[in-house]
Amino acid sequence: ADLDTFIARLPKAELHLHIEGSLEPELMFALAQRNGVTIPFASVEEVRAAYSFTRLQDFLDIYYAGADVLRTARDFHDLAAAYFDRTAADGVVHAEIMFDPQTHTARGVSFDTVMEGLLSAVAEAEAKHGMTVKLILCFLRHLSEEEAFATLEQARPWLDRITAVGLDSSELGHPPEKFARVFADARALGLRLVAHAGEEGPPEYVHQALDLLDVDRLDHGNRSLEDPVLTARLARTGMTLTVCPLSNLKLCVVNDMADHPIDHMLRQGLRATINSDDPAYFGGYVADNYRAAAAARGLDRRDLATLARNSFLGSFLPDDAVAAHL
Ligand code: ES4
Ligand code: ZN
Repeated sequence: ADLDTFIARLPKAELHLHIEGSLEPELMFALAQRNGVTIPFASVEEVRAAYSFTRLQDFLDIYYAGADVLRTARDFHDLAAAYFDRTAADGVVHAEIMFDPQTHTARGVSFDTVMEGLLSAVAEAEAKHGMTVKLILCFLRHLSEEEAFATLEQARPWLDRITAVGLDSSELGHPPEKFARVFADARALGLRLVAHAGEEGPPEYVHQALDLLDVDRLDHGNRSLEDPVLTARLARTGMTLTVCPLSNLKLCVVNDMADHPIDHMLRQGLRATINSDDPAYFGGYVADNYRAAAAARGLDRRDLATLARNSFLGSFLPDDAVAAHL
Protein backbone atom coordinates (compact mmCIF):
# COMPACT_ATOMS: atom_id res chain seq x y z
CA ALA A 1 0.00 0.00 0.00
CA ASP A 2 1.17 3.59 -0.49
CA LEU A 3 1.99 5.86 2.44
CA ASP A 4 -1.46 7.52 2.49
CA THR A 5 -3.15 4.15 2.77
CA PHE A 6 -0.64 3.04 5.39
CA ILE A 7 -1.51 6.15 7.47
CA ALA A 8 -5.27 5.72 7.10
CA ARG A 9 -5.07 2.07 8.16
CA LEU A 10 -2.67 2.62 11.04
CA PRO A 11 -4.74 2.35 14.25
CA LYS A 12 -4.36 5.63 16.11
CA ALA A 13 -5.55 7.50 19.18
CA GLU A 14 -6.39 11.18 18.93
CA LEU A 15 -5.43 12.98 22.13
CA HIS A 16 -5.78 16.66 21.20
CA LEU A 17 -9.10 17.61 19.68
CA HIS A 18 -11.44 20.45 20.64
CA ILE A 19 -14.91 19.25 19.77
CA GLU A 20 -16.05 22.84 19.11
CA GLY A 21 -13.17 23.02 16.62
CA SER A 22 -14.67 20.18 14.59
CA LEU A 23 -17.68 22.34 13.63
CA GLU A 24 -17.62 22.31 9.82
CA PRO A 25 -19.08 25.37 8.06
CA GLU A 26 -21.89 23.25 6.55
CA LEU A 27 -23.04 22.15 10.00
CA MET A 28 -22.58 25.71 11.32
CA PHE A 29 -25.08 26.91 8.70
CA ALA A 30 -27.49 24.05 9.33
CA LEU A 31 -27.51 24.68 13.09
CA ALA A 32 -27.86 28.45 12.61
CA GLN A 33 -30.95 27.80 10.54
CA ARG A 34 -32.36 25.17 12.90
CA ASN A 35 -31.93 27.48 15.90
CA GLY A 36 -32.78 30.77 14.21
CA VAL A 37 -29.31 32.14 15.03
CA THR A 38 -27.68 34.81 12.86
CA ILE A 39 -24.03 34.22 11.94
CA PRO A 40 -21.70 36.85 10.46
CA PHE A 41 -21.20 34.92 7.18
CA ALA A 42 -23.29 34.72 4.00
CA SER A 43 -22.03 31.39 2.69
CA VAL A 44 -19.89 28.36 3.43
CA GLU A 45 -17.24 29.81 1.10
CA GLU A 46 -17.22 33.06 3.08
CA VAL A 47 -16.70 31.10 6.29
CA ARG A 48 -13.76 29.19 4.87
CA ALA A 49 -12.25 32.39 3.48
CA ALA A 50 -12.32 33.87 7.00
CA TYR A 51 -10.08 31.05 8.26
CA SER A 52 -6.81 32.87 7.73
CA PHE A 53 -4.90 33.51 10.92
CA THR A 54 -1.59 35.00 11.97
CA ARG A 55 -1.80 34.10 15.65
CA LEU A 56 -3.80 32.07 18.14
CA GLN A 57 -6.09 34.97 19.12
CA ASP A 58 -7.26 35.55 15.49
CA PHE A 59 -8.45 31.97 15.43
CA LEU A 60 -10.02 32.03 18.89
CA ASP A 61 -12.20 35.06 18.03
CA ILE A 62 -13.72 33.18 15.07
CA TYR A 63 -13.93 29.87 16.93
CA TYR A 64 -15.96 31.38 19.80
CA ALA A 65 -18.25 33.16 17.30
CA GLY A 66 -18.88 29.89 15.44
CA ALA A 67 -19.77 28.07 18.67
CA ASP A 68 -22.75 30.39 19.13
CA VAL A 69 -24.87 28.16 16.87
CA LEU A 70 -24.63 25.35 19.46
CA ARG A 71 -27.71 25.63 21.66
CA THR A 72 -29.38 22.28 22.37
CA ALA A 73 -28.26 18.82 23.45
CA ARG A 74 -29.10 17.66 19.94
CA ASP A 75 -26.67 20.24 18.50
CA PHE A 76 -23.83 18.91 20.67
CA HIS A 77 -24.81 15.38 19.70
CA ASP A 78 -24.74 16.20 15.98
CA LEU A 79 -21.42 18.02 16.31
CA ALA A 80 -19.72 15.13 18.09
CA ALA A 81 -21.36 12.43 15.93
CA ALA A 82 -19.98 14.10 12.79
CA TYR A 83 -16.49 14.15 14.33
CA PHE A 84 -16.64 10.48 15.39
CA ASP A 85 -17.80 9.38 11.92
CA ARG A 86 -15.09 11.40 10.23
CA THR A 87 -12.27 10.36 12.55
CA ALA A 88 -13.23 6.67 12.51
CA ALA A 89 -12.68 6.82 8.75
CA ASP A 90 -9.13 8.07 9.50
CA GLY A 91 -8.28 4.98 11.55
CA VAL A 92 -8.85 6.59 14.96
CA VAL A 93 -9.86 3.82 17.37
CA HIS A 94 -9.63 5.88 20.57
CA ALA A 95 -10.33 9.60 21.04
CA GLU A 96 -9.84 11.83 24.07
CA ILE A 97 -11.83 14.92 23.19
CA MET A 98 -11.75 18.33 24.86
CA PHE A 99 -14.77 20.54 25.35
CA ASP A 100 -15.05 24.14 26.56
CA PRO A 101 -18.13 24.34 28.85
CA GLN A 102 -17.53 28.01 29.68
CA THR A 103 -18.00 28.99 26.03
CA HIS A 104 -21.53 27.64 26.36
CA THR A 105 -22.53 28.46 29.94
CA ALA A 106 -21.58 32.10 29.24
CA ARG A 107 -24.31 32.10 26.55
CA GLY A 108 -26.98 30.55 28.78
CA VAL A 109 -26.50 26.96 27.58
CA SER A 110 -26.29 24.75 30.66
CA PHE A 111 -23.38 22.48 31.54
CA ASP A 112 -25.86 19.59 31.63
CA THR A 113 -27.08 20.29 28.07
CA VAL A 114 -23.51 20.08 26.79
CA MET A 115 -22.86 16.83 28.66
CA GLU A 116 -26.10 15.17 27.59
CA GLY A 117 -25.46 15.89 23.92
CA LEU A 118 -21.81 14.83 23.98
CA LEU A 119 -22.47 11.65 25.97
CA SER A 120 -25.24 10.43 23.68
CA ALA A 121 -22.90 10.83 20.70
CA VAL A 122 -20.12 9.01 22.58
CA ALA A 123 -22.40 6.04 23.32
CA GLU A 124 -23.51 5.94 19.69
CA ALA A 125 -19.93 6.11 18.34
CA GLU A 126 -18.71 3.40 20.71
CA ALA A 127 -21.46 1.10 19.43
CA LYS A 128 -21.28 2.10 15.76
CA HIS A 129 -17.51 2.35 15.27
CA GLY A 130 -16.19 0.15 18.10
CA MET A 131 -14.09 3.09 19.23
CA THR A 132 -13.46 4.23 22.80
CA VAL A 133 -13.83 7.85 23.88
CA LYS A 134 -12.84 9.89 26.92
CA LEU A 135 -13.85 13.46 27.74
CA ILE A 136 -11.54 16.28 28.86
CA LEU A 137 -13.13 19.37 30.39
CA CYS A 138 -11.07 22.45 29.50
CA PHE A 139 -10.95 25.66 31.48
CA LEU A 140 -10.63 28.86 29.45
CA ARG A 141 -7.43 30.43 30.73
CA HIS A 142 -8.45 33.98 29.75
CA LEU A 143 -11.22 33.72 32.39
CA SER A 144 -10.62 33.91 36.15
CA GLU A 145 -9.59 31.25 38.64
CA GLU A 146 -12.95 31.80 40.34
CA GLU A 147 -14.84 31.01 37.11
CA ALA A 148 -12.78 27.84 36.69
CA PHE A 149 -13.69 26.76 40.24
CA ALA A 150 -17.39 27.40 39.45
CA THR A 151 -17.10 25.24 36.32
CA LEU A 152 -15.46 22.42 38.28
CA GLU A 153 -18.40 22.65 40.69
CA GLN A 154 -20.89 22.30 37.80
CA ALA A 155 -18.98 19.22 36.65
CA ARG A 156 -19.37 17.38 39.95
CA PRO A 157 -22.48 15.33 39.04
CA TRP A 158 -20.69 14.21 35.86
CA LEU A 159 -17.26 13.35 37.22
CA ASP A 160 -17.60 9.62 36.61
CA ARG A 161 -17.91 10.45 32.89
CA ILE A 162 -15.10 13.02 32.69
CA THR A 163 -11.54 11.70 32.58
CA ALA A 164 -9.43 14.82 32.78
CA VAL A 165 -9.33 18.58 32.93
CA GLY A 166 -7.32 20.75 30.56
CA LEU A 167 -6.38 24.38 30.02
CA ASP A 168 -6.88 26.16 26.71
CA SER A 169 -7.60 29.53 25.01
CA SER A 170 -5.27 32.57 25.01
CA GLU A 171 -1.93 31.41 26.37
CA LEU A 172 0.15 34.59 26.52
CA GLY A 173 -0.49 36.50 29.75
CA HIS A 174 -2.35 33.54 31.29
CA PRO A 175 0.37 31.27 32.68
CA PRO A 176 -0.42 27.88 34.21
CA GLU A 177 0.27 29.20 37.74
CA LYS A 178 -3.07 31.07 37.55
CA PHE A 179 -4.83 27.69 37.77
CA ALA A 180 -2.59 25.78 40.19
CA ARG A 181 -5.25 25.61 42.92
CA VAL A 182 -8.04 24.55 40.52
CA PHE A 183 -5.84 21.79 39.13
CA ALA A 184 -4.95 20.61 42.65
CA ASP A 185 -8.67 20.30 43.42
CA ALA A 186 -9.29 18.46 40.14
CA ARG A 187 -6.49 16.05 40.98
CA ALA A 188 -8.00 15.46 44.44
CA LEU A 189 -11.30 14.61 42.71
CA GLY A 190 -9.51 11.84 40.80
CA LEU A 191 -9.21 13.61 37.46
CA ARG A 192 -6.19 13.41 35.14
CA LEU A 193 -4.57 16.69 34.13
CA VAL A 194 -3.47 18.19 30.80
CA ALA A 195 -2.66 21.75 29.75
CA HIS A 196 -1.80 23.65 26.59
CA ALA A 197 1.71 24.99 27.11
CA GLY A 198 4.48 26.18 24.83
CA GLU A 199 2.22 26.78 21.82
CA GLU A 200 2.73 30.57 21.85
CA GLY A 201 3.93 30.77 25.44
CA PRO A 202 7.60 30.46 26.47
CA PRO A 203 9.36 27.41 27.93
CA GLU A 204 8.71 28.89 31.39
CA TYR A 205 4.99 28.09 30.91
CA VAL A 206 5.90 24.45 30.22
CA HIS A 207 7.95 24.40 33.43
CA GLN A 208 4.90 25.76 35.28
CA ALA A 209 2.59 23.15 33.75
CA LEU A 210 4.95 20.45 35.03
CA ASP A 211 5.92 21.90 38.42
CA LEU A 212 2.81 23.84 39.46
CA LEU A 213 0.00 21.89 37.74
CA ASP A 214 1.66 18.45 37.73
CA VAL A 215 0.17 17.62 34.32
CA ASP A 216 0.02 14.07 33.00
CA ARG A 217 0.34 15.25 29.41
CA LEU A 218 1.33 18.44 27.56
CA ASP A 219 -0.74 19.90 24.74
CA HIS A 220 1.52 21.29 21.97
CA GLY A 221 4.76 21.87 23.91
CA ASN A 222 6.58 23.06 20.77
CA ARG A 223 8.53 25.84 22.46
CA SER A 224 10.02 23.36 24.95
CA LEU A 225 12.65 22.74 22.26
CA GLU A 226 14.11 26.21 22.95
CA ASP A 227 15.29 24.88 26.33
CA PRO A 228 17.63 21.86 26.09
CA VAL A 229 17.38 21.08 29.81
CA LEU A 230 13.58 21.08 29.61
CA THR A 231 13.68 18.94 26.46
CA ALA A 232 15.92 16.40 28.20
CA ARG A 233 13.58 16.36 31.20
CA LEU A 234 10.51 15.71 28.99
CA ALA A 235 12.36 12.86 27.25
CA ARG A 236 13.64 11.35 30.51
CA THR A 237 10.20 11.41 32.17
CA GLY A 238 8.36 10.05 29.13
CA MET A 239 6.04 13.05 28.98
CA THR A 240 3.58 12.87 26.09
CA LEU A 241 3.36 15.90 23.79
CA THR A 242 0.19 16.23 21.73
CA VAL A 243 1.55 17.96 18.64
CA CYS A 244 -0.75 19.43 15.96
CA PRO A 245 1.11 20.09 12.68
CA LEU A 246 -1.66 21.73 10.61
CA SER A 247 -2.69 23.86 13.61
CA ASN A 248 0.93 24.95 14.04
CA LEU A 249 1.05 26.00 10.39
CA LYS A 250 -2.32 27.83 10.40
CA LEU A 251 -1.53 29.70 13.62
CA CYS A 252 2.02 30.53 12.49
CA VAL A 253 3.69 28.56 15.29
CA VAL A 254 5.79 27.37 12.33
CA ASN A 255 6.20 29.48 9.18
CA ASP A 256 6.28 26.51 6.84
CA MET A 257 5.53 22.80 7.31
CA ALA A 258 9.10 22.22 6.11
CA ASP A 259 10.20 23.87 9.40
CA HIS A 260 8.03 21.69 11.62
CA PRO A 261 10.08 20.08 14.44
CA ILE A 262 8.15 16.79 14.65
CA ASP A 263 11.12 14.68 13.48
CA HIS A 264 13.50 16.49 15.86
CA MET A 265 11.09 15.72 18.68
CA LEU A 266 11.22 12.01 17.85
CA ARG A 267 15.03 12.00 17.43
CA GLN A 268 15.40 13.66 20.84
CA GLY A 269 13.40 10.85 22.40
CA LEU A 270 10.27 12.86 23.11
CA ARG A 271 7.01 10.95 23.24
CA ALA A 272 5.41 13.05 20.50
CA THR A 273 1.98 12.31 19.04
CA ILE A 274 0.13 13.78 16.04
CA ASN A 275 -3.34 15.28 16.43
CA SER A 276 -5.77 17.59 14.65
CA ASP A 277 -6.61 20.24 17.34
CA ASP A 278 -9.45 22.09 15.49
CA PRO A 279 -9.83 20.17 12.23
CA ALA A 280 -12.67 22.24 10.75
CA TYR A 281 -10.55 25.39 11.09
CA PHE A 282 -7.05 24.13 10.32
CA GLY A 283 -7.66 22.14 7.15
CA GLY A 284 -7.54 18.52 8.14
CA TYR A 285 -8.34 15.61 10.41
CA VAL A 286 -5.79 13.38 12.06
CA ALA A 287 -4.68 11.40 8.99
CA ASP A 288 -4.22 14.68 7.09
CA ASN A 289 -1.91 15.81 9.90
CA TYR A 290 0.16 12.60 9.69
CA ARG A 291 0.37 13.00 5.89
CA ALA A 292 1.36 16.67 6.01
CA ALA A 293 4.06 16.02 8.61
CA ALA A 294 5.36 12.94 6.78
CA ALA A 295 5.58 14.74 3.45
CA ALA A 296 7.26 17.85 4.86
CA ARG A 297 9.73 16.10 7.16
CA GLY A 298 10.35 12.80 5.39
CA LEU A 299 8.84 10.59 8.08
CA ASP A 300 8.98 6.90 7.19
CA ARG A 301 6.64 4.07 8.20
CA ARG A 302 8.68 3.39 11.30
CA ASP A 303 8.30 7.01 12.45
CA LEU A 304 4.58 6.95 11.71
CA ALA A 305 4.17 3.71 13.65
CA THR A 306 6.11 5.28 16.56
CA LEU A 307 3.77 8.28 16.54
CA ALA A 308 0.71 6.00 16.59
CA ARG A 309 2.23 3.85 19.34
CA ASN A 310 2.96 7.00 21.35
CA SER A 311 -0.69 8.00 21.03
CA PHE A 312 -1.77 4.86 22.91
CA LEU A 313 1.08 5.08 25.44
CA GLY A 314 0.10 8.69 26.15
CA SER A 315 -3.61 7.99 26.42
CA PHE A 316 -5.63 7.68 29.60
CA LEU A 317 -6.71 4.15 28.73
CA PRO A 318 -6.02 1.53 31.43
CA ASP A 319 -2.77 -0.44 30.99
CA ASP A 320 -4.46 -3.58 29.66
CA ALA A 321 -6.28 -1.58 26.96
CA VAL A 322 -3.06 0.23 26.00
CA ALA A 323 -1.29 -3.13 25.72
CA ALA A 324 -4.06 -4.46 23.50
CA HIS A 325 -3.43 -1.59 21.05
CA LEU A 326 0.38 -1.98 20.84
C1 ES4 B 1 -7.10 25.98 20.74
CL1 ES4 B 1 -5.05 25.65 19.02
C2 ES4 B 1 -5.74 26.14 20.51
N1 ES4 B 1 -4.96 26.71 21.43
C3 ES4 B 1 -5.49 27.13 22.56
N2 ES4 B 1 -6.80 27.02 22.83
C4 ES4 B 1 -7.59 26.45 21.93
N3 ES4 B 1 -8.91 26.21 21.93
C5 ES4 B 1 -9.23 25.63 20.78
N4 ES4 B 1 -8.13 25.48 20.04
ZN1 ZN C 1 -5.65 22.77 21.30
